[in-house]
Amino acid sequence: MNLPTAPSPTLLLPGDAFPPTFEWGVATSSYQIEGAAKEGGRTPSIWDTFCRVPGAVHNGDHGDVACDHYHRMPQDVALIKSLGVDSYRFSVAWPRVQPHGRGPVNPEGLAFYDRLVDELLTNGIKPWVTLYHWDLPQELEDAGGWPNRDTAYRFADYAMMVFDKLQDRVETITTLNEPWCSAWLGYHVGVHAPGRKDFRASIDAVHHLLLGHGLATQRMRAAETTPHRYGITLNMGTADPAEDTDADRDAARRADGMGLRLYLDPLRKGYYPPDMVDELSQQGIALPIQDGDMEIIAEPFEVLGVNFYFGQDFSGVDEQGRTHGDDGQPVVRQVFPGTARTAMDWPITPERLTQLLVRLHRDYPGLPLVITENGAAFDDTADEQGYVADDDRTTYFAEHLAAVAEARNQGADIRGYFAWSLMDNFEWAYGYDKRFGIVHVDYDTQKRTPKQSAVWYRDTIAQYRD
Ligand code: IFM
Repeated sequence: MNLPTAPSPTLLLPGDAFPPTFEWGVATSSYQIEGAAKEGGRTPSIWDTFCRVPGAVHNGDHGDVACDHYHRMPQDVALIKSLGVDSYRFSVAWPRVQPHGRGPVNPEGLAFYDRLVDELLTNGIKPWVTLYHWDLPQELEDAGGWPNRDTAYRFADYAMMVFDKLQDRVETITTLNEPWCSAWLGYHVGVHAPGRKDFRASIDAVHHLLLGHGLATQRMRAAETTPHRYGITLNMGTADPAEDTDADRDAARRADGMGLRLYLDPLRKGYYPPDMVDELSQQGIALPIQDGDMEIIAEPFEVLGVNFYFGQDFSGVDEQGRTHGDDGQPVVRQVFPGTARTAMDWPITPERLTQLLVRLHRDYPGLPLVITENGAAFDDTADEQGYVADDDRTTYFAEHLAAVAEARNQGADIRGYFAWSLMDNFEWAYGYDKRFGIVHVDYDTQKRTPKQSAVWYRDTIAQYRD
């Protein structure tokens, strides 16, 4: 596909902001783009089920067809190539590769990813595999889901099916995408599949997600025939006190503890943050740790994927002026910085990305970072050809890339950046209403049209080539 040659906005970054070795990419995930939900032996995931719950997903949308990527993969790879990126981050659908979440591999399902990897390599694009981007086989949820310890072992078995097939051609393999979303949104808040509202279960899920990551990483490394880059992707923001008060500082500490340290401390330090363990125990909750688990979870890995969308402030006082809620727990109230917002109503806070990256470098040293997702939904207006002149999204990318460059200046070891997302897709509980793509998708015709931000991204990447 030839992209338009119309001039992009002059939001060019300094010519030396990124070295030629910097890895540029675009990202997607299986359930958000593939469609073909009932083809090739795929069985339902928790998202297929959740989408059928009345009121769970905007407009009753679901991923049955999505972007029909399963049938349009070669054209989509050509589209990726036209952007001039180095790498493509995609996820593998567990219920396609191992229907029902147990038992033998499904050769037809695995063959799709085998073809995708070959197509990418033929086009000079490096595949970056995510093993789990939220599409848990429904039968495993029926057996207890992530709060059930057995799911961690099932995940490691499934990981090996993918690894055995692809390890000869894929260098970078990350286990989980955003385990916070799986645990917190899926099992505590209930706005993501499977839609449970059980805080205790969500804490069990945290531990078993991390255990699954460690088990899978250990088994893949033990079976590798050449060295790979293993990792995990976390969604992270910043948590600052809304005001300089003890209550707000404490609320920010709690938010940071539940959102970031509860994951990164065990992964990198081998223990859960003591202040969080204390707080949980005051609620009568203990992480379900068994002998040897923490060593497995702390299995070394080579890259941390950072998904960043916005930073937040926190207050320890609610709107009624109370410091404790009805449940007796201290208030942790999210306060958005007073900046412009995206169509998700998320604040636009590029300077917080610098803050996060520098903090990760300081608090978790020796860990190369790659931005595996960053991007924004806006209310796009497409012209008759499907073209979107998305100044807002283009500016978002330019400001966030400048923030990445600034973090590099300050010493953070950042090796790459992936735009979220390659194309408009199924945005979970928001259905197809929110568009994150740098490529517009007409869902009636499945026509893909690069937006202005895609042209800008291509030109920006080209600026840093040798
Ligand atoms: O679309 C999601 C993606 O699946 C995970 N990270 C955040 C994106 C935007 O909400």
